Amino acid sequence: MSETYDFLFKFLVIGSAGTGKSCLLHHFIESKFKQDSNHTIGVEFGSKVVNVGGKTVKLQIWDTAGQERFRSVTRSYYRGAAGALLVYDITSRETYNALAQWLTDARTLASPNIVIILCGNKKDLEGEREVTFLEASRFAQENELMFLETSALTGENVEEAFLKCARTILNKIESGELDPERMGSGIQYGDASLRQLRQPRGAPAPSRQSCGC
Ligand SMILES: Nc1nc2c(ncn2[C@@H]2O[C@H](COP(=O)(O)OP(=O)(O)OP(=O)(O)O)[C@@H](O)[C@H]2O)c(=O)[nH]1
Ligand SMILES: [Mg+2]
Repeated sequence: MSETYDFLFKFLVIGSAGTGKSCLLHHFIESKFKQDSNHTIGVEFGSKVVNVGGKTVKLQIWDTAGQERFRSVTRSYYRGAAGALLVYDITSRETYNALAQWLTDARTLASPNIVIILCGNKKDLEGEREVTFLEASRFAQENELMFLETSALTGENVEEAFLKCARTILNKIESGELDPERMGSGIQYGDASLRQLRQPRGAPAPSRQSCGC
């Protein structure tokens, strides 16, 4: 069966090793916790079609390895990503301290316009918390990131994180701030008729028919 969607967005999941990136992606796609998750070797891939603000969006998601030894491989997947989940572990200050570097990589290697949501994962481990909600939300504000605390174990805020990022991208397309036709935007139209989205009210909608050329 062929899938239909209005847009396709390329997403990345980045952050230090062991923060729960693969478990977040697994929960988003399978709606359950991934038992016995091993370190990702290079990159893994997942995709899901979601409904955002009345539009059908296919998210094409690259789950990258956090381990340093894979850095040169994972960096080659950054190019042209429209959105990213930047993940740290609320029980590990070390993973929080590494955020600035991940952010620099994302903005230089993917795109300066990449829409990033910061995810403080393992929210269920409150007793082992090393990073407060407040300090992470300040970091997010200072760096123009959205922010949520998530749990890939309970599923709390997992879907919200992906949807919030997708919704922001869609809003930016609608306002003209993001141009899906720019090379490397990480966005593709699933249906050419949606180009009318960005057309002024009253302008004729592009024809759905193929010209056959
Ligand atoms: N309690 C709890 N444990 C989690 C959560 N998310 C992941 N874990 C555990 O954290 C460990 C690492 O999870 P992964 O998803 O493999 O981490 P990763 O970020 O993909 O790691 P790399 O692939 O090496 O970059 C696993 O033992 C998971 O069971 C969570 O939300 N809560
Ligand atoms: Mg992984």
